[in-house]
Amino acid sequence: MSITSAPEGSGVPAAPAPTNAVAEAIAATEHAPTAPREPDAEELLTRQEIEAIQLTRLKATVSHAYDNISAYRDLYDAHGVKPSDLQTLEDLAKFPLTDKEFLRNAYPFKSFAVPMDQVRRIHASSGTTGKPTVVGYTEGDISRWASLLARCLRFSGVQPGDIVHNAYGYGLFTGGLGAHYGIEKLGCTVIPMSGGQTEKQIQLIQDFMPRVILCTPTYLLALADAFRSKGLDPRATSLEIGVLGAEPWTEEMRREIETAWGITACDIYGLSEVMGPGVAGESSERKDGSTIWEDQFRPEIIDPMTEKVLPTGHHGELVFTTLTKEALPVIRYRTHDLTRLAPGTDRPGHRRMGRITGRSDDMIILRGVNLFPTQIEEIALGIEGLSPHFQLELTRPDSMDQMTVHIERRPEMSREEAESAGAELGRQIKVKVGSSCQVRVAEPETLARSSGKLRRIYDRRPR
Ligand code: DLL
Repeated sequence: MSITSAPEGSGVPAAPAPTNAVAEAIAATEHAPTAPREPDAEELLTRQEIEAIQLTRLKATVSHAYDNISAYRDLYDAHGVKPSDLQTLEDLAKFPLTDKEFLRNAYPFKSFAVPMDQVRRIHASSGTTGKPTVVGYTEGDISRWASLLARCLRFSGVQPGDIVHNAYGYGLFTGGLGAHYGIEKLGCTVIPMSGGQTEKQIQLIQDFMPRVILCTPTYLLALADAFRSKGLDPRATSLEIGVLGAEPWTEEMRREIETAWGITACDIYGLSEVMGPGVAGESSERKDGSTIWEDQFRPEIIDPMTEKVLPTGHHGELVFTTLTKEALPVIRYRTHDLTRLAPGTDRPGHRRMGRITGRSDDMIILRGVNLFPTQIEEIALGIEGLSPHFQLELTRPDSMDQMTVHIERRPEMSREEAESAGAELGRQIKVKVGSSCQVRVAEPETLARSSGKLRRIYDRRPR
């Protein structure tokens, strides 16, 4: 008996069972599962087929949210739109955007579209300020998430039977458990290592001999340093593949990591509000950017200032609508991630995303010039003698904003060589970014490392 129905014969009318249009739309559109080594049927759909599925699932998602979440109902009523206004994919643009604030206002569980007894798991994104954003999953959500993660891993070259060292953090962060279920679903052996405990990571990588590692790109570099400082060669480990994400990284960083470890490094993208890791994943054969799984998510790129939708290929802010989420449907959710969409390649029905150049809230405005840490990473890694370990410090001496780049020299470079590389970094930042800054070359292993997302910006300007 459902908890919403009254006992039989009690004379009390039964409460209406909550509607779940999304579950019905999934049942009507899903394809039969394939063997673990084979691509999912949905991966191979044409663009036309994808768009047909998107429309069915989108209509269901908008109705599901409107019927079951008062925040959506209030928002849409205030904007004078209703689910029946959605007749084509383009109609989505009529609906208002949502953001972290929208979800925070529903703290903790008011953003859930299903009764609490159907919510099997909670995660929360680490808000740097204020309350965290809480996300919830039904059993079906968890199962589809695991399948998507398995899809990403397979796409990045992981195979059933592989041993996978999972160093994404376990707990409220979606990285650890999200990846964990996908690794198992693909038929691999998971080492649930979580983040931190670098000594232990080194030992287990040597003893358990995983073929695959999952963690943030900056942590994989920190691990390489830790191997070397013990006199061990990271290239000599059993690792062959890294599936890396949760923070912005550049092509230069990919080369750095691949050389340091002798592995293939692929991207994996996602965010808690939309699901967690696995929203998009990268082909190990092409390494041409992450493919967004458009049978499950409808992406848009908007101009962050005007909020207008931009055509495929234009650079702007990534916005997502979930198509199969039951517990926490999100509609036109602003990620603040800046990138562009590109046509599909290996999976032609699904578009790819460019690298995230930065987050709009991570943009540094320095004396009128906009810049992102990824630009500094790209330039620094092109200069011999400088390591990928850097921090950006912002200060305001004499009422003028100033940026200091603290960057470690490579251990094999002398102090003098590194100082001239530092001067070269300052010159190139001036030319390529258009902003002058100070560069301070630090000694190896002196700047902070992180076992998860690395903080690059230290803003010490008075508020
Ligand atoms: O970082 C989920 C995740 C875990 C993705 C493990 C990949 C691997 P959040 O903590 O909610 O979720 O942070 C989401 O991280 O909006 C981006 O700004 C950034 N991000 C995630 N993946 C990438 C990536 C997880 N591959 C936020 N490249 C997102 C660049 C990324 N930025």
